[in-house]
Amino acid sequence: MSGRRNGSAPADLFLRIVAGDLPATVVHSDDLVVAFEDADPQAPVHVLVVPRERHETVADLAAEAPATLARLVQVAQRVADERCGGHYRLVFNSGEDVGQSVPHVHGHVLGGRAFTWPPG
Ligand code: DGP
Repeated sequence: MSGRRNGSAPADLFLRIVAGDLPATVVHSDDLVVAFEDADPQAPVHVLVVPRERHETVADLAAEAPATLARLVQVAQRVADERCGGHYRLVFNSGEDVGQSVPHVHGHVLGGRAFTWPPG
């Protein structure tokens, strides 16, 4: 399941973080998901919530492991409650054309500043 595709990160990047083989600032860990600080933060709060098992997109996760998707959303809410008053944007980039660089579904929890709409 590893390997680099057109301009994207290795597919196993987040598996290696989840396994503890790559360093990350972990803010939550349970039996289904791990949450850690994004290495390139786009807001004062920018945490990635990642399933322990690799599913490529959020739609794949919904189809293949819906309980894990529910947990991911619960953890996103908890992170936002603790760090930015429960106000946050939860983003799933799905597909390289819209900026998914790691083919292992991850929810971006973004908060701590004002956001514009529509997104760029
Ligand atoms: P996306 O572009 O939606 O696939 O988001 C991937 C995010 O992953 C991006 O915001 C930067 C982050 N990222 C990439 N490599 C690493 C890493 O090695 N460690 C951490 N903590 N974050 C990473």
